[in-house]
Amino acid sequence: MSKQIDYSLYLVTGRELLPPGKDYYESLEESLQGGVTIVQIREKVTETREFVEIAAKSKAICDKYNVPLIINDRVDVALAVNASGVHVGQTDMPVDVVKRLLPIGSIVGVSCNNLDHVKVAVNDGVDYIGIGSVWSTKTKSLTSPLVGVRGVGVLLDALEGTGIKAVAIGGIKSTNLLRTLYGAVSQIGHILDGVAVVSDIVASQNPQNAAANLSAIIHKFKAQKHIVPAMISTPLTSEGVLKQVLDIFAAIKKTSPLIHQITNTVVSTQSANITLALGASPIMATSAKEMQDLSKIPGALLVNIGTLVDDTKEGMLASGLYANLARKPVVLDPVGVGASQYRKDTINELLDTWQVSVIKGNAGELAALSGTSEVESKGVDSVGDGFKDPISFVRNLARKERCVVVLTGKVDYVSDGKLVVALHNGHEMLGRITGSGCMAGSCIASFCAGQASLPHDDEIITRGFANQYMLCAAVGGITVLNVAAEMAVASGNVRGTGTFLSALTDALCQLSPADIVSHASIRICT
Ligand code: 3NM
Ligand code: MG
Repeated sequence: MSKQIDYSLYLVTGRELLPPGKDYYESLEESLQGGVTIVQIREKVTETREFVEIAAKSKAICDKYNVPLIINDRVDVALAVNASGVHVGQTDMPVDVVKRLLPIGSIVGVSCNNLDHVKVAVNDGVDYIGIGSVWSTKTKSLTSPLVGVRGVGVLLDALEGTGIKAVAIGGIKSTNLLRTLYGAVSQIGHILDGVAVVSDIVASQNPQNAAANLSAIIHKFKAQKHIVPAMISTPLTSEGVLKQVLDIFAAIKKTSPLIHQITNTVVSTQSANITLALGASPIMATSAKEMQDLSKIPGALLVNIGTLVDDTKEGMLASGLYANLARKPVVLDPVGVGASQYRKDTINELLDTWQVSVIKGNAGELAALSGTSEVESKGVDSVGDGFKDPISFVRNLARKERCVVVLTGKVDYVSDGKLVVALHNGHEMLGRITGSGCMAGSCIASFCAGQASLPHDDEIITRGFANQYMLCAAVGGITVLNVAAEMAVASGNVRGTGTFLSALTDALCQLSPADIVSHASIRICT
C-alpha cells in the first residue's frame, strides 16, 4: 500500500540558523501553522541523547498537526521516537539496510545529485528522493556541482513510472520558488511533489509567514495545471493566430507598454527606435539596482547577450527574477552563445535563474543553446543550411526549456512545444544590416507586452510551455518586422543598407492592420 504523504512543503530543520532569541520548538510549531506538510530533523553535531530528546519533542509537536516526522541519517533515533521514516545521504547507511531496520511502512528518502544516484534509488525502492542542490546555498557545504533548475527535470525523467516522489532542495526561497516549480519538470510534464527548505523558514523571525508564503506559491502553481490543458484543447488555426496578432498590435498602440531591454551596445539605439516605431516604449536600463523598480511597470523584459560583460550580467540575473515575480513576459536573445564558453555558461545561469517566455535565435545560436552540433556558428552568425528538421527541433527545444522558441532564418519557425508555426515573410536586406535579429527581439518583447496587457489570466502569461498566448505574441513580433522589411523595399526608397534601415523604421511606423493582413504568411505546420 502506498503511503499518502504530502511532500509539498518539506521543512528540514537547522537549529544553528534560528534568529537570535528564537526558540526552536516555537519556530517549528509556527512553521507547521504556516503550512509545512512534512518535517525532517537534521542534527549534524548533536550528541545522541540530545538528538533523541529533540526528536521526541519535535515528534509531539508534529503529531498535533498530523505531519510526518523524518529523521536525517540516524535510524536509531528514528526508532527511538517512532518517527515516520529516515532520510539518508549518499555516504550514509545503505537504503536496503535502513529498510531492513525500520518497521514496515516507514518512509525512506535519499539525497540524489545526479542520474546515477537516481538510478540506484529507483533500484533500491525508496519512497522519495531529494534532488539538490538546485540553487547555491550557505546552509550546507556542497560536495557536488549545482543541479540547477533545468537539471532537476532530467532527474525526474528517471523516475517516470516508478511512483517514487521527488522534492528539490538547496537555496529554495519565496523569490525563486516559482521559477523552481516551472523549470523542474520531466519531459512528459511531471512536476515536483514538493520543495525542501531550511533557511527561508528557519532563519525567519516569522516562520509562520515564511511557510505560508511558500505554501501559497506552491498551491497556486499546482492549481494552474488545470488551466493549461483546457487551453491546449482549443485548436489554434492560422486565422486564429493572425487575429490574435492584430489584437496584440492594437493593444501595443493603445497601451504603449514599457519594453525594458538589456541589450548590446551595437544595436541599442536602433532597437529603441524600432520599439518606438511599433508604438511601445523602450527603456535600456542595465543596472541591477533598478531592476526591482522597473519590474513594477507593465510591459516586458528583453535580455540580449550580444556584448556581454560581467556588469550587465548581474543586471540580467536580477531583471528576470523580478520580471518573473511581477508576472511579466521575458524574452531571451542568446546572441552568439556558440562563440564562447563564457556566453554558454551565462545563458545556462540565466535560464536556471528565471523562467523565460520566449527564446529567439538563429540556427547556430539555438544549436549551441541546446547542445547539438548539427549547426555550427561563427561569432554571432549561423553557418550552413540550418537544421534538417527545424520543425521537430523547435518543438523539442520549446518542450525542454518550457517556453516558446523562435528559430529565425529564411523561414522562421515558432513553437510552444505543441504547435509549430512557419512564417514566410521577410527580405534578404535584413541579413545585410547589423542587429536585425536584435530588432526582432524588441518586436517580440513588444508583442509579449501587448499580449500581457489584454484581459486574460495573467498567470498564464509567464507560463512558457504550451502557451498559445506567447506563441501568438512571438509570431506577431517576427511578422511585423518582416512585413515592414518587405514594404520598405517595395517603397522604392532603399538605395543601400543605410536607407534600408531608415525605410524599415518608417515602414514599421506606418504599418497598418490591413498591411499585416495582406502580407502576413502564417502557416501552422502541425
Ligand atoms: N541538502 P537551504 S542542500 C540539507 O543538496 C541540504 O542535498 C542539500 O538549505 C542537498 O534551504 C541542503 O537553506 C541545504 O538552502 C538546504
Ligand atoms: Mg546524511
